[in-house]
Amino acid sequence: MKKFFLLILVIFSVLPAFAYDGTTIGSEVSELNGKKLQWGAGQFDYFVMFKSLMANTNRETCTDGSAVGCDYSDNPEPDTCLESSTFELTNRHIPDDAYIEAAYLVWTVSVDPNNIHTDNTATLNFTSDDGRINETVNVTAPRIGTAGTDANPGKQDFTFEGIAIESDGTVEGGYYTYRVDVTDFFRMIHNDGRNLGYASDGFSLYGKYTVSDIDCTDNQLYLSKIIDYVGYSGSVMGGWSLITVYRSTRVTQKMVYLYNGFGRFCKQEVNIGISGFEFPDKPKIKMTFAVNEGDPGIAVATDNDCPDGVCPPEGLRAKGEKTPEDSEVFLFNSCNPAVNKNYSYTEMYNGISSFYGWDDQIETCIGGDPNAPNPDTLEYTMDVDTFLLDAEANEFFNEQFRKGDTSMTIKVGANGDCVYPNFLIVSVDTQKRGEAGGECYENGTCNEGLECDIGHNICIEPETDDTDTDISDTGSDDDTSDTGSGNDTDSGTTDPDDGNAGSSDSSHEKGNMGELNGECYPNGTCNEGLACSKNNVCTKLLVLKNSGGGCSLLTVD
Ligand SMILES: [Ca+2]
Ligand SMILES: [Ca+2]
Ligand SMILES: [Ca+2]
Repeated sequence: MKKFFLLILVIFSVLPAFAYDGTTIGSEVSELNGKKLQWGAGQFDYFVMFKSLMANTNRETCTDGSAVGCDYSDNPEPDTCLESSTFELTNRHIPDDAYIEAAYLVWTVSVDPNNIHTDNTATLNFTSDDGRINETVNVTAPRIGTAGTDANPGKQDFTFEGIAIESDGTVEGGYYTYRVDVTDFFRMIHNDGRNLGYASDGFSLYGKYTVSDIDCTDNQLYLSKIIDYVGYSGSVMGGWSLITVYRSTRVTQKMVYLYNGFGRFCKQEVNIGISGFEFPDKPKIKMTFAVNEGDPGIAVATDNDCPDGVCPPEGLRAKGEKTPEDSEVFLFNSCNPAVNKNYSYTEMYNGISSFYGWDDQIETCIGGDPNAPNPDTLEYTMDVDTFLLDAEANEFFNEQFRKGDTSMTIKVGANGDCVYPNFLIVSVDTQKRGEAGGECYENGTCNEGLECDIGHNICIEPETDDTDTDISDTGSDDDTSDTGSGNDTDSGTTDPDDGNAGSSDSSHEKGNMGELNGECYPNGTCNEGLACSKNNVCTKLLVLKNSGGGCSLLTVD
């Protein structure tokens, strides 16, 4: 929440003070049910869908006497809860052979001052582009959390984190976030797609994801307003994210790491240290930082409430493990632009996010134009900003991130406002350029013995003639449409449908990998007649005929 001083009046805040400030992201990877939330090294990537659950209904300019929820110049303010919101996933976001390995629904809202509680349930619906898949799941967090206070910080973990607003020991409101595993929902969607005979697993994912049934408040405590000639910007929260980690033959080999920490940073700079990985030479890092309650356009150089009256610049900086403090690299892009006027900062926590589609090298904005915030397009209270930190392509990143580094730091600058980091996802390419599973060289070649899949810019083992004579064996990824399993004479080492370019189609190449009860291949497939279970073990197939004449292949654990 940020005060605007109108005219020359100096008036103290009349709003309740916080005490407990939540947790800080990192340094360890998140854990859920004893499992570290990291994936790899294989052909993995991640994508985060997200959507606000707040709308801007009152758009009158804030003046003394204007109704709560009024808007400031260049800072449109949300004021109304939405019952649901929808993100539309396309083949721009996720490749058409993607299989979701893990997914988490995250929702973050404000606590209703008139009904202090947290809502641990949400509804998630998916409707595919062609309308043939329609699945709804009631998502329930395994526990009900209570927003933490100074006296009782409560249990803060991946599943729930909350921060109470207190006044003289009485809780008057607050903010909280739930994060719930919804991987089974995606398994259901994938199975639907296989039953429907979709050519590839990714096709089942394209369509509309709608989240609803989350208790939301637009109580005036949180809304923008003018009181006695002092303006207060809004501090309400409402929105959701859907974190997905997928495997695909179209993406380079990576490790993916998820970190959580719902904290409140006001008028300060905070270092977030993360660890749990090891950088290769010239690492290519992708990072997505989710922050709640940003506002466009309210950065200031000075404010009486900032330390010594000087506010730290809004923004995000990154630093390597061994590089000096003052060598940090400022992160910015076209959706989160660097601003130089009387003072310098990055317009980072602005309700406008950057994302990269799976094959993109440049960012795309969600939420509109950061240089002209549009009340119709802002994703209110949501920033889910993605940055590419490519040491191969950018010497600044090369100086920071060195082979063997096992940690790094990002620094959040809150300026004169408050921001609420929620989670951070980091991927690191594990294969060097020219290696199998790595990017091709710029001239379209790879190391000896490999060839460049030009369309996807990935080095693969060369294909040789396949001796598969089964004409029905045309499945794209893991033989989902191979209906001739009993008689399949495929003995080739380069079965074109195994999705792994022939590197692992022999049952003896990698010990027990791919065999019954052995570990699945890195692309999630197994030898003929077997399928990869959700526990990454090759199991027997159970073939279910359906009335449409197709069949569904389920794994039996
Ligand atoms: Ca408004
Ligand atoms: Ca609910
Ligand atoms: Ca942003």
